[in-house]
Amino acid sequence: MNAPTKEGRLADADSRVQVVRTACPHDCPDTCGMLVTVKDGVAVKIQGDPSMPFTEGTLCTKVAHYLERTYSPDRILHPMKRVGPKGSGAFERITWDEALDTIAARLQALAAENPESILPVSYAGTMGMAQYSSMDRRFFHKLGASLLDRTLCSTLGKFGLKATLGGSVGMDPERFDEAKLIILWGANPVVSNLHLWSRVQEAKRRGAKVIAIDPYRSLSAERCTQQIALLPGTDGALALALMHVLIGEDLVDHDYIAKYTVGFEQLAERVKQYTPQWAAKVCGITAAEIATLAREYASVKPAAIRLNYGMQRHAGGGIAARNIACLPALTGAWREAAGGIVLTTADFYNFDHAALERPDLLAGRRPRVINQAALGDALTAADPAVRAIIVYNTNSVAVCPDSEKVIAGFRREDLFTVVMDSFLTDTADYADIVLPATTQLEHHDVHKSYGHLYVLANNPAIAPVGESLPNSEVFRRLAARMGFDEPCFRDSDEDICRTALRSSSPRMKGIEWEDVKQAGWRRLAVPERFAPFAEGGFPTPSGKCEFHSALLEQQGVDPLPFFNPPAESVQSNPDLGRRYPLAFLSPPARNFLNSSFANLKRFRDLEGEPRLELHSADAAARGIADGDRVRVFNDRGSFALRARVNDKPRPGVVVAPSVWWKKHSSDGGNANNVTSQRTGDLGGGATFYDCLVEVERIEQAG
Ligand SMILES: Nc1nc2c(c(=O)[nH]1)N[C@H]1C(S)=C(S)[C@@H](COP(=O)(O)OP(=O)(O)OC[C@H]3O[C@@H](n4cnc5c(=O)[nH]c(N)nc54)[C@H](O)[C@@H]3O)O[C@H]1N2
Ligand SMILES: Nc1nc2c(c(=O)[nH]1)N[C@H]1C(S)=C(S)[C@@H](COP(=O)(O)OP(=O)(O)OC[C@H]3O[C@@H](n4cnc5c(=O)[nH]c(N)nc54)[C@H](O)[C@@H]3O)O[C@H]1N2
Ligand SMILES: [Mo]
Repeated sequence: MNAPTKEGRLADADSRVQVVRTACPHDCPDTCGMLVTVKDGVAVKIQGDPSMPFTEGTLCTKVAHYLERTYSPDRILHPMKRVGPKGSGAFERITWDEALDTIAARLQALAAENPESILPVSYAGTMGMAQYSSMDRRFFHKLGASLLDRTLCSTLGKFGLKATLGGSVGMDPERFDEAKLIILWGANPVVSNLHLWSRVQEAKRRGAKVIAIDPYRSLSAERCTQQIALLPGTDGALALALMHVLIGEDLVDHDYIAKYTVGFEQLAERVKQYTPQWAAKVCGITAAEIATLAREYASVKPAAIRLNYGMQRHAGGGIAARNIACLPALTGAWREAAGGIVLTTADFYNFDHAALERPDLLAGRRPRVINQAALGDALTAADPAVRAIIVYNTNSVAVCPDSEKVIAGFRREDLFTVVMDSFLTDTADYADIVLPATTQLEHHDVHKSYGHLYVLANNPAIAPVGESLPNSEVFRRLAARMGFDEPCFRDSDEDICRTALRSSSPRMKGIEWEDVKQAGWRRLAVPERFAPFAEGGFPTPSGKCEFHSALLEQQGVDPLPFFNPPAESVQSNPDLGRRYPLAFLSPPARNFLNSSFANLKRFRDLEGEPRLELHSADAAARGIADGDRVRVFNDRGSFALRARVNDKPRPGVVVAPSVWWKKHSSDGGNANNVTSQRTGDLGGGATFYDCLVEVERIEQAG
């Protein structure tokens, strides 16, 4: 390999071969740097960028096979229109002109009546700024369409952290290798955060103790020193009792507390009631486990907490994350680079989102906001009705909760539906118009990460496959057809990348597109041994860690930590619990990325088939044996899968690794047939894991 040339390409001695610097686009904290080898215009190899410090040259098994995704025979190659009933997946080829003319005419007619009848439906199929949130947002802002509140994943935790720490900030994940105590709190990094896991393993080799707090013996939990298998949705109670012990036994860092926190006296008073005995009952664990954990957390340094989104997908998930985020300030764990807590690092980047998304194009209009966690209700019951949806970067029919409602919406004959994707997903089957989308190898983009501190560039490695186009280009062409003449609608993808990085923040100093695209990645302008809050400086209103939260007080929420129970648990809702006594979790399957990759045979073969993992006590009580086919059900719906009696979930909990495509399941269902649209306590976030079910055998193994 020779020196990089323009465009982040490395020319090989064989000039027909080039190595292109790219970035993994997926919704995963690792946001890897990748090198794609291209020969005669065809991508022939993909590998982790060995120079990128967080990626360290390795990719997960999914993205290591990304070329199979890009060159899959199942790619959508050209625009299509529906020729059968909605949901049948019957389409016929049309030209781009016909597709875009049809869409523009329909949107124009609807907008003339009421632009709020139009709704963008997108999530994080790709996380680059050009294809995720720029030209699309400009287009819908100019149109005055309804706004989508994208709450499917991280909202509760994000708002919980904001209350305590002031934003989506935390310790540098790269430093986990130096920690002596690591708590994986509702986190399964072997599956969902592989490059953090390699650092956890390194810490373990150096003698660190690693504790998983998880109701399920996940692939990560089974490799930990210890697992604390609490009941789902009770983490907030555990954190309160830990604070009770830390303060009660005077295991706290008084100097750190005095200088860099607010509300300690009130917190001390508040947590007196939350004894380990109380929490033991709520969490279904022992008081001794709680007291021991508190003492270890206070005495072993550096102590790092990897909080992840699994624990916050519950009705009380926001306050739970807030409670947990109080811990490192109590013990002064923030003083060290390998101490503290991290859920997300997203707010360390100061990309210019206003310039990317141009909310000013709303020109004073204040369209209604639709919560994505309740998309089913929005499509079936919103008033005024949603009459057109443009779906991109998401597979709503598979991933949104309460599928029956979601599908009832998508099935509406009077709902004009456009789906942009690379594959005919469960959602695309309901489209009136399907548009072929490029994959990451076929477009430009710029990326931040929520799990490290680097900016990454994505250079196109190959020409678009078939007639596919980047999302940005589709919105550019639609804008031109609709007469949107602001210059921002003519920005190229590289203009967008440049705009993203334009920032006056000191952390973005020296980070420029031309340089990043050539190098592939650049670290934010923070020290190598970054201890962000060693001397306070939290982005809260007070500049301190807020045990007493001014923000929550303003919102009329209890400003001190408290316990917010799950909406659906045997304890919190005994009536429902009598009918549906099992807590249902549907966390990420190792070989899928949400529902991405679940259409490719390689990954389905690795996962086997949709399975429900049970504890033997719960299985025996229902006459279920390993390998039986079972039905999971509640008042919202049901779906069928194979029982795996393996004692990995704690008793009372069942686990269905997800997200399978419905059309690949024996009965056309998946986990979201039973999950609820109920939103949690902060910011309206989704509560996928706050879900009671019953399970019955439908067919014996054999
Ligand atoms: N391979 C793979 N990687 C992924 C993804 C994927 O689908 N596949 N998805 C990506 C995305 S979008 C995200 S958001 C992240 C998610 O990353 P994680 O947050 O790590 O993923 P989850 O599996 O949702 O949650 C982790 C663990 O939380 C546990 N859990 C569930 N409820 C509770 C609870 O109430 N308390 C506690 N303490 N634990 C609980 C689950 O049993 C699970 O083992 O992963 C990303 N990475
Ligand atoms: N039961 C259950 N449901 C869940 C979860 C769970 O744990 N359990 N997890 C939730 C979480 S954490 C999340 S983040 C959401 C994820 O939900 P989604 O964001 O919908 O993620 P995916 O299912 O991966 O679907 C992304 C789609 O975008 C497409 N795509 C990728 N890149 C592009 C592009 O450049 N252009 C276009 N047009 N399309 C593109 C992909 O092909 C894919 O079909 O699901 C949520 N749903
Ligand atoms: Mo997510």
